[in-house]
Amino acid sequence: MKKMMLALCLVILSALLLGACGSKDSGAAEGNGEVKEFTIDATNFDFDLKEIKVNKGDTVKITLKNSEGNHAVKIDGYNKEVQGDKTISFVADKAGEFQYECSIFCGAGHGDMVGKLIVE
Ligand SMILES: [Cu+2]
Repeated sequence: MKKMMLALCLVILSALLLGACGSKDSGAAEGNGEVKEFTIDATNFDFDLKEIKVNKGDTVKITLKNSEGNHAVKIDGYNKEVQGDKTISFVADKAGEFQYECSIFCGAGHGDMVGKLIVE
């Protein structure tokens, strides 16, 4: 009877350990590819980086720097946005071409502030 209890405890313990590892993997922390870092310098009315190219599975880190004016970068199809002088990080888990644009109305040239994220 004691042996059975011990076996049961081991089963429960390993299930807990596996559960803990599993929940860590499901977070958006790291992809299975490389970490690719980019800095987008925003001015009135331009992004200095108009194309970001990564491989599927890469972790993409985008830092937005507002050198002039107040802008944001919003990536269509990824539901990701960075406003002000901040960094966002996400896993590029979808292949394709995704436009990014300024999502803060900043003035006359607002519509020109676009770029493209390419995930291969
Ligand atoms: Cu804008």
